[in-house]
Amino acid sequence: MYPPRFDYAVPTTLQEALDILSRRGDEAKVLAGGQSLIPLMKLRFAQPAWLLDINRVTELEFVRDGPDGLSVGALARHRHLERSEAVRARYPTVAACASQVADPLVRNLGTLVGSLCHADPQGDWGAVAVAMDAQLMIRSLRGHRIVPATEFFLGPLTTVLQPDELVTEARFPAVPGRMFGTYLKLERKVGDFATVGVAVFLTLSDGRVARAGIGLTAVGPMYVKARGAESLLLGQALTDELAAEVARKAAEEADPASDHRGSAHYKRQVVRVFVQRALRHAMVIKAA
Ligand SMILES: Cc1cc2nc3c(=O)[nH]c(=O)nc-3n(C[C@H](O)[C@H](O)[C@@H](O)COP(=O)(O)OP(=O)(O)OC[C@H]3O[C@@H](n4cnc5c(N)ncnc54)[C@H](O)[C@@H]3O)c2cc1C
Repeated sequence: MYPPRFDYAVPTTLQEALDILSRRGDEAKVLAGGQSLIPLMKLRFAQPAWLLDINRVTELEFVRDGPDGLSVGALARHRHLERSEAVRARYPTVAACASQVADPLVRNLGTLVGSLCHADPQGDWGAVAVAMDAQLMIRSLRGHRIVPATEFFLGPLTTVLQPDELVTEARFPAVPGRMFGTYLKLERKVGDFATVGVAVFLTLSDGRVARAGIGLTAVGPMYVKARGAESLLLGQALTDELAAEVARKAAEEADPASDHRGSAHYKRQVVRVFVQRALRHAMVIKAA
């Protein structure tokens, strides 16, 4: 089905984009990769009068790895994150997620920021963002604000974004030491949304866990940050026994619903197995 008629603006600078949003925000939608928005429009679930295509705002097209952390611009495609040597070396959870979003066609166009703004509870990036305490940089003509990922999502397909606001980047804060972690995803077939997804990251200091984050996809009304499981890890040496205990706790914190992808009981078991597997993976990498 074709989407309904809409007007179309193609700014080339951020200032121009914000200016258009300040005037048209109530009736406009930002278009990044279009991998979620266009299907919604074709199904008539979204009918914006205006599309604000940001694809020529090249200043938003960046992935920067610096002392403050990893900054992912609003036009950085999943593919860029999947391919980046720096991301693979320093942010393994981000790289692992990037390679598992959808399929190569979608990854060439879709963006991490667009995925977070879309706020689909089955989207893979939300779990990574809450696990790693990412922050969203938000701009409008009124100024800017920084919102932690844990406060950005209000519910399915709903965020704190106001109509005149644009997310310019997602920032994954730097943590001291080497980061271990991964994103594990169970999908029914390649390219499917997650039946369950698990994002884990941690850093070690003197052999003990100094920082830890666990985020879960598709096992709750929104992304789950398994805070209880995270706290079990802090200050502890990583052992098989601890991994099993943390995994049990994370499964308790999940709140899955039974649907066509599996029963709630099954999904909880997958969370347990995946968290344990991700922690073991970290132990193996550390030992290597
Ligand atoms: C076949 C298929 C399979 C898919 N499988 C998966 C999957 O396995 N896992 C997964 O996580 N996702 C999946 N997706 C969804 C999609 O890949 C993601 O949601 C993501 O790529 C969307 O990013 P985008 O840049 O295309 O966003 P768009 O579709 O352009 O925008 C999405 C929403 O975010 C808003 N938006 C975008 N950028 C900004 C910004 N900078 N500031 C403010 N608002 C903004 C838009 O207005 C819109 O409401 C799939 C999609 C398709 C078509």
